[in-house]
Amino acid sequence: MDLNQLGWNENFQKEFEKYKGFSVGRVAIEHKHAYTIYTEDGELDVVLPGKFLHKTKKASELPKVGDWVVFKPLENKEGGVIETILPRFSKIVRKVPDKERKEQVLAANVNIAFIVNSFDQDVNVRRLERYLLMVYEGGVKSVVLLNKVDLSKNPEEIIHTITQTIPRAEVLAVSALKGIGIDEIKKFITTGKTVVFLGASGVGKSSLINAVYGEEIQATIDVRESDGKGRHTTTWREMIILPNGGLVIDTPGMREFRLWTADDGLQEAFPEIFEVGKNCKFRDCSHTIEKGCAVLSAVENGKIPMERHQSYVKLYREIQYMNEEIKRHTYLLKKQSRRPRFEPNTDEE
Ligand SMILES: Nc1nc2c(ncn2[C@@H]2O[C@H](COP(=O)(O)OP(=O)(O)OP(=O)(O)O)[C@@H](O)[C@H]2O)c(=O)[nH]1
Ligand SMILES: [Mg+2]
Ligand SMILES: [Zn+2]
Repeated sequence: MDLNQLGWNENFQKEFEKYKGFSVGRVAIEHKHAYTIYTEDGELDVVLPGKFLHKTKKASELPKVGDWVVFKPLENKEGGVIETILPRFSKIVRKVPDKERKEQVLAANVNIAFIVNSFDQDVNVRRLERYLLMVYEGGVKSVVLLNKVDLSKNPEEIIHTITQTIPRAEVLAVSALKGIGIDEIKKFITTGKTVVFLGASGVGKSSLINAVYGEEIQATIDVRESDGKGRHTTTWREMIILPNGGLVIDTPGMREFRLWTADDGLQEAFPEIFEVGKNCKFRDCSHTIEKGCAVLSAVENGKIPMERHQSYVKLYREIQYMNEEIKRHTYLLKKQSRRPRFEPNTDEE
């Protein structure tokens, strides 16, 4: 396998040169402290040594799907021991479900995230905004895929609602079943590019990957056969190499999720709020109660939809809250001089 096909580039090369006598590979599947990786010589299973775990302060510093790992091959070449991960150029991070103050890296070194919705489940603009914010914050581009267009009588209406509400959102109506829009999707996944499919269970992420691949490589399940109790078909994240180049990461369905922190992502997810906000009286205006707030005026005279503004405020507050929590927690930890513990990662929600 050619490393460039796996997404290798000059920056990774430069970082890797610091490690003489080591090999490099890209994480395809994460197991408990072991990883299936793709290398120049094919697939390999490598392990995470105790000393790596010991020096790791945060779970997010552990290798994740899409990461480049530097490893020492075993003498028989049938495995290896991870030394480090190379710096990521992007990552998709959310808060760990149900637990406070823990971030979870869903995928690393991703170029594009396909946020998948389907016409047979409600397409929720507010949820989309949340997804987009998470994706932008990690330095990843996004495309919204509305799957199962074969089941919709007026797809234009929903597309219109989305593009009217979310400036700059790129939206494609597709169908894995009927092969609609698959060529469009393929255009985004050129050789060496990595894309991740995100979205709720049953929207058709794996079906779309199969359609793009041209073969049934990922299991899918008939929604009518599933028990409707949130059973997931895909239960682990996996990076797949497409026959004609390009890498796709399939993920298990996500339920409602919380954001981790956000900074630049907020500006990208709500560009019009930031644009109008330049005219607010106060530079650090929160656009909620301030006098002379240009955003509030724009909401009043209908230039910015009220729901859009509410959504911005809600997400902004959520992030502020998380930032405060992290600060408080870090302070407490320092005070008790106790190291944060982390548990093995699972995808169960
Ligand atoms: N009508 C129609 N059904 C589709 C389409 N794409 C997928 N499906 C069906 O939707 C169901 C769920 O598809 P999956 O691909 O397993 O969904 P998923 O998003 O991977 O779900 P998880 O792995 O649980 O997260 C299957 O029964 C598919 O056959 C489509 O374009 N049209
Ligand atoms: Mg799936
Ligand atoms: Zn303001």
